[in-house]
Amino acid sequence: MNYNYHQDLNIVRMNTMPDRAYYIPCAPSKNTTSKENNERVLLLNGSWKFTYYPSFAEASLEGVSDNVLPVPSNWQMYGYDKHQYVNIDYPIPYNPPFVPKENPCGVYKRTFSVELTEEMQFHLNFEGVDSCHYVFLNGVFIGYSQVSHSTAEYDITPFLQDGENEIAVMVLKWCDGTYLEAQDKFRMSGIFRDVYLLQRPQHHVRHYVVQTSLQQESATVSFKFDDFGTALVKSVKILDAEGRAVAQGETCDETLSLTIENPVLWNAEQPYLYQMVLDTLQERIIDTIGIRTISAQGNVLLANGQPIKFKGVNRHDSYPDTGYVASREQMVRDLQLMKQHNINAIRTSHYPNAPEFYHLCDEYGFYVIDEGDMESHGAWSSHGFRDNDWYAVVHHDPQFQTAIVDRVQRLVTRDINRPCVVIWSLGNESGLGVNTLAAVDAVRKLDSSRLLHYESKNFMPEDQEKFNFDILDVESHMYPDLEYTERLAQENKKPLILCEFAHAMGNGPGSLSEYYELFYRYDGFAGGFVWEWCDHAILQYDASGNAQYLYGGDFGEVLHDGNFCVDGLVYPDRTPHTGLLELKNCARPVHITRAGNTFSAENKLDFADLSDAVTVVWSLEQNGTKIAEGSIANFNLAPHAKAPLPLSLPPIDGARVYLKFEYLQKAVHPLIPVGTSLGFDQFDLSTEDMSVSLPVSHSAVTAEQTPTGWLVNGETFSYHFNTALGTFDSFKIDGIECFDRPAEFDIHRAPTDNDMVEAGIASYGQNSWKSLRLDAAYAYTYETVVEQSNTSVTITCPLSLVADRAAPFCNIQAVYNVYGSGAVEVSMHVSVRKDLAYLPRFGMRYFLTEDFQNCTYFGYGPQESYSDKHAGSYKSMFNATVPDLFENYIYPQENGSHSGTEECTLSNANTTLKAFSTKPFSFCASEYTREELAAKKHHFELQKGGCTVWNIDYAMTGVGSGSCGPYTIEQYRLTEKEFVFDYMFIPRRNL
Ligand code: IPT
Repeated sequence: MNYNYHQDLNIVRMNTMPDRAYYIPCAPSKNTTSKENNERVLLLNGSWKFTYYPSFAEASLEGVSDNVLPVPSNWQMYGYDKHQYVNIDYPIPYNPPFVPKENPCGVYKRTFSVELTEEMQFHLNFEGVDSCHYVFLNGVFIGYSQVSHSTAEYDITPFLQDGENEIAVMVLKWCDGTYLEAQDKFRMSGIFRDVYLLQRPQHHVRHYVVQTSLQQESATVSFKFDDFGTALVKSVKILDAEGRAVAQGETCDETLSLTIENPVLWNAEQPYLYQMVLDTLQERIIDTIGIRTISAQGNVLLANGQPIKFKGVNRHDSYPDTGYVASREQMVRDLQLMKQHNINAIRTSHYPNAPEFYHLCDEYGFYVIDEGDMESHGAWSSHGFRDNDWYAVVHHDPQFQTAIVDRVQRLVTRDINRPCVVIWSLGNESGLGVNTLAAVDAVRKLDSSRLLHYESKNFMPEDQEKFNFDILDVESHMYPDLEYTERLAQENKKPLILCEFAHAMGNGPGSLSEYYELFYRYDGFAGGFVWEWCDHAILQYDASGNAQYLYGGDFGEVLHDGNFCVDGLVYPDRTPHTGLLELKNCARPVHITRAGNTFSAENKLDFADLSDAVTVVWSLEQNGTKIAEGSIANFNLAPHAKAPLPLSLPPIDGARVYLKFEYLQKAVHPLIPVGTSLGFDQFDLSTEDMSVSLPVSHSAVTAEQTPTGWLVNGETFSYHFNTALGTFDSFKIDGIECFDRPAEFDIHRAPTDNDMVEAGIASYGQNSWKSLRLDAAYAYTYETVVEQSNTSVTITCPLSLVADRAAPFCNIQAVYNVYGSGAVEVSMHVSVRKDLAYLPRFGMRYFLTEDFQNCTYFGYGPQESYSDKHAGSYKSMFNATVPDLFENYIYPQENGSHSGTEECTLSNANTTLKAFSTKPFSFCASEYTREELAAKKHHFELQKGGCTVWNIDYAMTGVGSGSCGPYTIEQYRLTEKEFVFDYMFIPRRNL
């Protein structure tokens, strides 16, 4: 093939029609916006003939292949070419405008029939093709376009023949646009969004812009039409949600202004939409209109004049079975989950989503930062490892200006009529330079009604002086730590937005509640967008039909970024991660606080009165059992207002008494069933501490020395203490062994993704857990002393935790009191080596026989919880099986611990073992050892350990979000250098 537009920076398109707002027209008097069952739309989705060529040079339109490929799809999902996941770097040499000669090319072909008439034109639409396409009709070249996530439209009328026609599309994997599409994703190719033919009358409205403005008691809706200057008669009707006409008008001009009296405004909580019916002689266009304003007053972000907070997420089009293809059902499912987890804002990272997505956001109520298809930080690593001097080269080089400006123009023009879009984004992380200024200008020319965001901090050295951040409307940051975030919030002159924060990779993010606390504390803090919504992975099935997820490096790629794509709030199949439950409660609609006996509610919504949105119910539990409940119906509370709750509680007396308020959806919303829980607050009202007395037994207990330690015998038990290990290696109750192997001291954990630097998995970590050898710690015991009384045996064992090459990590004075009942009191006085910044954990792990499957605990649950990640969990008495306690991360890692635990029991058919402490501890019960979790790279490689691993930890360091952001903050790390860990171990024979 001789075409070379894909290697020409000045040609981003050839023969496309001028860009326009997205809409689907229909015939006059019809009432549809759908592509289906619409006589004006010929949807060309479906099965296309497909020929794959490893290089464009070999590709031919003549080749006939019997292979077929669905449109829309990505060809890598069907076995052509191979998957590659890279985050920031370019997967091809940085050598613009050239791309590799081995440039995979898919030739798509199909036929369709049209009936040609004088009156009608035919416009061919591609909503998304990666990376670029050449179109041919009946063998004739029609045009070319790049920009994977934007629409390309061609007028093919002159090339059509009456009856059957053949369309051929050559899609290339790489083009010079690839240098502008270095987004963090699997790099897939193909026609991945709808393809269709629109029949348009010779005279029609091509483009229209709807803008709304608010007066005291009315709204002006202004239309600007592009009808090619034909003075077409345009008649516009605006209907309210009940279908009543509230305004109408007719014009031959290019503009029209209509007034709506007492308008109902659009916001994400109450997404009220009007309908526009735009009639011309031979065509109708139906669209929705949302009336709202977005503005900044000082540093406060306002919608409709009211301060708002973004409780946002970054979302990619990424599905494990369909790749980039996002069906309406898949998009609605995402939005439903978001709504049910209190998410009200989406940043379309880092490209425009399917046009229909924005209609769904309008309808269901989301604020959108709509981002241009632009990310060029790949140049960063082009001259060595992440050299900042090269970061911004693309935005600096005027050769790229046409392409960069084209991308934002396509973005703004397509989505200009969507009320959900409140902020435009030039793209992501492409640096700052002359092209940034041109792109800002282009956006401002097209739309002055929205705010403008762009996050990138790097310049080419010579550009440093030129850039004034005042040209952007919001102050956007990524992954700042809490201290810096607070400083920004105190100093910002424009609304502050964390466009990415709380990297949700694996077990995390930690400290989400601290960020949310700052969002609310500062009026000028407009909130933030968690990175990111979903795990990206490729689905395959094992022989038994179990789902397996693959990530970077699993396809033989040389360049890849491993599992960095698996960093979402939901698993690839949209099962929520525990991090999403955390986010949900941080973003809950109500906060209740306590002052003495008064509980006050604060409405955290921006628009809805509480009585319309939420029902507050409460329940009182004692030791996990409900003792009272009630509901506070119709509690009027204006947005952002705070007031004491009318509440009368029964008299409270005792330990472990917890009051929980829960917020249930009250308003009717298509995605949130009435009664859905939207979050909670919980208060400890206990008047005393829980105490567990050791079971009384007068039976004797004896200790006798063995070659390896001491056998401690009682009437119902026989334990063996191993003096070399400093712990018990056998634990028999009524003759039945509970241990699979000796207990151990434990100061390590299977690194989480967020630990990757601290743990020493990423190459750049210093003083890592690995280099310190925390993962190799074992006990070195000194002289054990055993003392006996009539009713107890006391074993005192001083020891150190050591590792080869390392100085002792800590010294422990371990004392075990064994009573006639079989109860064991464990007391450890621990002194940690002063230079160790912190320990991942400190505790003991017991390897119980694998039949210990049932767990009951009083602590933070039901999902896993950590010191910096328990806003979404609450205290109660929970029952779970050991497999249920496991959180099956795609990349295995520490999981399933429960902080704030006061007691925990594990049982099999014969025996119940209870661990109890007066100071809350963390526990974990798992079928997998931490060594196994650390060794395996995929969930499906894991092998059970043949035992139940039971960790009882004095403390477990929090999870943080260190995979791309701050590590666990100081207060949630186990930094103590001297502490005492006491707990009781109470066995009971089951009846
Ligand atoms: C930041 C990117 O903006 C985002 O696309 C994603 O790659 C994320 O990190 C990591 O998952 S880039 C980083 C250098 C801050």
